[in-house]
Amino acid sequence: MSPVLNDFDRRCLRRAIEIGRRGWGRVHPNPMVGAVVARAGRIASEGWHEEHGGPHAEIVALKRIPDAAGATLYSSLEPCAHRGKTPPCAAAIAEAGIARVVYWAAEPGTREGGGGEWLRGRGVEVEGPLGEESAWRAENPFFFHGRGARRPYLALKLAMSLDGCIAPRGGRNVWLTGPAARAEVHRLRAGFDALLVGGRTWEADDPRLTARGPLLPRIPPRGVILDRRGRAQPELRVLQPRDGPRPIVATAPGRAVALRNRLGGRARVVAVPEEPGGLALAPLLEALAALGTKTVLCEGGGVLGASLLGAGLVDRLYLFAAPVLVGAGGAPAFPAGTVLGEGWRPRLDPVKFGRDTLVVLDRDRSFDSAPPGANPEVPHPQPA
Ligand code: AOF
Ligand code: ZN
Repeated sequence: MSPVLNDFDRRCLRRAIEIGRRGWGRVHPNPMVGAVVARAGRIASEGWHEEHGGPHAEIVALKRIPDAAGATLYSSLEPCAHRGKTPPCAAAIAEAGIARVVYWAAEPGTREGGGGEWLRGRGVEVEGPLGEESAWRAENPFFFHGRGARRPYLALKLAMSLDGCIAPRGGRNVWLTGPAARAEVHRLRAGFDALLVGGRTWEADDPRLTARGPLLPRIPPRGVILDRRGRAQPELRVLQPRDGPRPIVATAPGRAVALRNRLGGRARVVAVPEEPGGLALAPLLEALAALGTKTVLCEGGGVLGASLLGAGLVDRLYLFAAPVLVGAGGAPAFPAGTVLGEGWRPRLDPVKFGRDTLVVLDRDRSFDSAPPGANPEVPHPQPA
């Protein structure tokens, strides 16, 4: 963080980042953004981008006070300089008479960017961008992942015991984590375009793959199941009528026609080439991207997770650890031989949900090209 910021500035910027997170599930593929207006060492108003297509954070915060002249505006993202679905924030900030703008992440959009410079040109004191690009990316991974990327952003969620298992012997349906952790999973689900599980998981659990918490997703996530052998039946819970885009069943090319005939309009059947271990995962993800899926949350099981990790396709890990031991014969979260790759960094501090703990790890892709063993001391990214 730049030395020009005092403690109050840092507190306001951190607050902007925190309230921006309230947009989860409602603003994507837009970024989550928060803004705070302060004067004389006191916060006068705050706002966040609440809805995709709705007013930006800065505008919300400015509208909440009668007079912002001479105040400082803190934003978690550089104020936009473009007229999109709403007029440019930079112009509204200048018009309101804001004297100083402090922002965290640089706006990467070619049309949207340049708000900081534009404001400087109008005599506003501007401080930003601040902090590390890797921290901005981790805060809004979907937004920074890349527009037009060939593959969706992929997160893998695993709920496991302290001895590293996702289920005890013969007990696939046993819940290891408690209700608070499961509620958090539903909140997380609401922010993703698609929820993916492998063959063993849907055959054992028959999951619905929907977001069923208090947070109603703007677009319900699409269920995606892998079915290499073409065994899915129309009665599966994920294939029952639901809001949002049709579920996807990915299968081997030789099974696609029969599966389409069996499932009818209940699912979109996608043929994916096979590899020795199962369906080829990179082509699967490219097929999902071609169908408009920008973000995927894979919820296992361990075998699919290990394949995705081994192929270097996982961008984020959500690891829920339950304070239980499963003992011999459990299904491992990371089956023997799982290749994790280097560059996993903890995101923020672990968070408790009831008795369970969530640890989020982000993959720093610069390690993909680093020479073996080049693992410098890992910094712990905290926002602001
Ligand atoms: C800001 N403040 O709160 C947000 C910004 O579709 P639109 O017109 O709403 O514009 C979305 C783009 O604006 C989005 O892709 C990103 O570049 C920027 N988002 N900018 O100044 C905000 N949400
Ligand atoms: Zn804006």
